[in-house]
Amino acid sequence: MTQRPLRVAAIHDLSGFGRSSLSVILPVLSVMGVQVCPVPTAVLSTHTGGFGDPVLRDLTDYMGPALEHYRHLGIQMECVYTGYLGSAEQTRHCRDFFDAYPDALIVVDPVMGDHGKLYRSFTGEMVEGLRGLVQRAEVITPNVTEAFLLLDEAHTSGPISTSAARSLLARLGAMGPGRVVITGVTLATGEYCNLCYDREHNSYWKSVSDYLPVAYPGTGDIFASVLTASLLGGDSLPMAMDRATRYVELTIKTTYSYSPDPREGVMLERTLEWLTRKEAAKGFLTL
Ligand code: PXL
Repeated sequence: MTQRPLRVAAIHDLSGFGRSSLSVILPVLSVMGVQVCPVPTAVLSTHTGGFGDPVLRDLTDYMGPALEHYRHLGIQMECVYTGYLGSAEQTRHCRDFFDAYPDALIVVDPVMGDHGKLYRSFTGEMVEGLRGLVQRAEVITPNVTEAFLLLDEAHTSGPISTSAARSLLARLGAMGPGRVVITGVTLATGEYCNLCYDREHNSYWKSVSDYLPVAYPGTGDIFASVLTASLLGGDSLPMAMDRATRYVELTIKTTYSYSPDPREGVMLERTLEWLTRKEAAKGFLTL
């Protein structure tokens, strides 16, 4: 019997320049053998990280009719994966997608900030809307800034202890998701890593990364996309986290070696082939 590839409804914006959101999510999921059905939340000329005011077309009024069309056609989705959203109203449309596909794996990347700050144009109402999505998700992938915003706690800058990291993961899990991943954490040991928690098995894991003194937009989107495709492919949570960590590390290092303008994002064109490798990821450690 031939089996069709698993399908993901990917609810994110499409930024034309700067390699973020759907521009990187589409190639990553496709090369990993997952069929992507993009549901663009907005079209922007660039991402919002340093190119001035992008040209923006909001697509809130597209989301509901697009879902209706898929329902009418009887199109099944095995995963609904949400990311950068433009308004609280868009979070309600995401919930409609979750309701329409009750058996789908729900992955919420609660994109709203980084480096201790909310992104431009993100409001308290949006944070509240994203908390609502997190409650419905099975898997969430906040960075450290987003983890504290979701918990409505003051952001602790600087390294955190292993016990504080475990507590952060568990408290996010208590909001609803069974599998929590936090990216970009510096532990008190000095290790720069991604962390995860599997509530069902009460297990905590870390994947340690080399640290480079540069930040590129879109790496969170790439990380969450590799993680999602790995989970859909049958990897355990720490294996999926490790595959995503290794790929982002490789791609950042590759990019850094060319010294490009960081605003242009990472050169995934040079590394996508790595994602076709099937070896099991095994660099994770217990936290
Ligand atoms: O990668 C997150 C992201 C997605 N979409 C847009 C962004 C950003 C981060 O800056 O600006 C439009």
